[in-house]
Amino acid sequence: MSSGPKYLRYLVFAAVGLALFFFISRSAIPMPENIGTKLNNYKDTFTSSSSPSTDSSTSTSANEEAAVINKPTNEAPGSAGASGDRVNATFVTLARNGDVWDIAKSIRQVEDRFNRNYHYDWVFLNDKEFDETFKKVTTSLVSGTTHYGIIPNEHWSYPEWIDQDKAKKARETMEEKHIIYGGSESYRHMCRYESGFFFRHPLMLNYEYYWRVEPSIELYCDVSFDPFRFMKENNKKYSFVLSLYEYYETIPSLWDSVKKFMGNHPEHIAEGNSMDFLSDDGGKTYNKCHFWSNFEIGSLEWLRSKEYIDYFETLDHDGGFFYERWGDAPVHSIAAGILLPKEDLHFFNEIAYYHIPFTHCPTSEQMRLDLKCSCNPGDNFDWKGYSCTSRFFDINNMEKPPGYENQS
Ligand SMILES: Nc1nc2c(ncn2[C@@H]2O[C@H](COP(=O)(O)OP(=O)(O)OP(=O)(O)O)[C@@H](O)[C@H]2O)c(=O)[nH]1
Ligand SMILES: [Mg+2]
Repeated sequence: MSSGPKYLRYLVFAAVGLALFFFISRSAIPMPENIGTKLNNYKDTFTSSSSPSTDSSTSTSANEEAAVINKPTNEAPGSAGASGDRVNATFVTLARNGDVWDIAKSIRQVEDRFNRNYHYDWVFLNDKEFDETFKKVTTSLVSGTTHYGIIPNEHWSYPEWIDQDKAKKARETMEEKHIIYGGSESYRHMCRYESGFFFRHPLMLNYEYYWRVEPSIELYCDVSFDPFRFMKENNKKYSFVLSLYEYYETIPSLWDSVKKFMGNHPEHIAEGNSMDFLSDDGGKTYNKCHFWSNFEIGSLEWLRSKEYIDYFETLDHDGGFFYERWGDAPVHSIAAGILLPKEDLHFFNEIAYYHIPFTHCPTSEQMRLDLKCSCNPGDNFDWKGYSCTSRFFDINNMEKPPGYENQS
């Protein structure tokens, strides 16, 4: 009879022992946060409104594409922040079907380093319909909801005021001069689309912020915070990780067009702007500095503002997207430099990034260790002679990180 309480004691010991064992093994083995929920029928409990499944209902099907383009919807995209943790934001990628494996690599990097903990949406845009492989592969990799959109023809063709023979001759001349992408017609449509239209695509209309991702990029460090939230909370409108000088032959008359815009719209020019980043003589000439736009986190509402649209339309009517080969990088950068006050621009030092051929790798060793970075600091482009990042630090009175001189 006295064995009753004894057995009870053994039972309690066993239960405590088992609980301890589970606790220790769980904390010792690094488990992906959402593995349990992934196993649980792909249901996501980290955030309530996004469903990372391969079910076609989470992505816009080919048949729905046309409908989405003609009829902006108020539901899916904007609901991303319903959990309260997220900002109303999306990743965005312009790509061809043939880019699928290169964009797959980029998505995997972004997911592993950041988005697996946030499940932000991803919008894919294309001038042709996305094929099933592209949609299947990308939907399986993105932890948020994917959307696929076709670009309306009027955003990927010649406006009526463009002389197409003159444009063709310009391409031939640039090709003879071996100017990179100088002979390409599609590259010009791409640059014009990124400059003036992607943020007006119906799939983008319900979002406030975007993060642009290109094929074959690398993210070398953990992104241990939410950059979208940072942008919103700090009222930032445009951000970058790499900057450099533009190839002059692609933009000989761009600054003339910008000056025309500034003359016609003095009301749009921000006080306390970053003109000194763009010009060494108070605005007379362009020094060719620009933020590298294959990485961008920015405000869609700013790009949709009257200021930006008036700016884009002035440039577009001058024809340099076709008669020269204006890139969206200088076009966005000049806009950010003259239409926004300095404080609205941001350099994301913590986001280590590569797009062929340049690398941004944080100068600080402590930061690289804390963020589990895999980049070689010797590859960091920030302080090299062809980068404009030093100039950005100077005009904003920012202190350069210790050791930067050794990386120049
Ligand atoms: N749908 C579509 N996307 C395009 C086209 N041309 C380029 N893109 C996309 O537009 C973005 C920029 O094009 P890239 O070819 O990467 O241009 P780049 O970064 O200047 O040059 P690279 O050094 O080749 O990367 C990428 O996301 C491409 O996938 C096109 O004709 N159609
Ligand atoms: Mg690229």
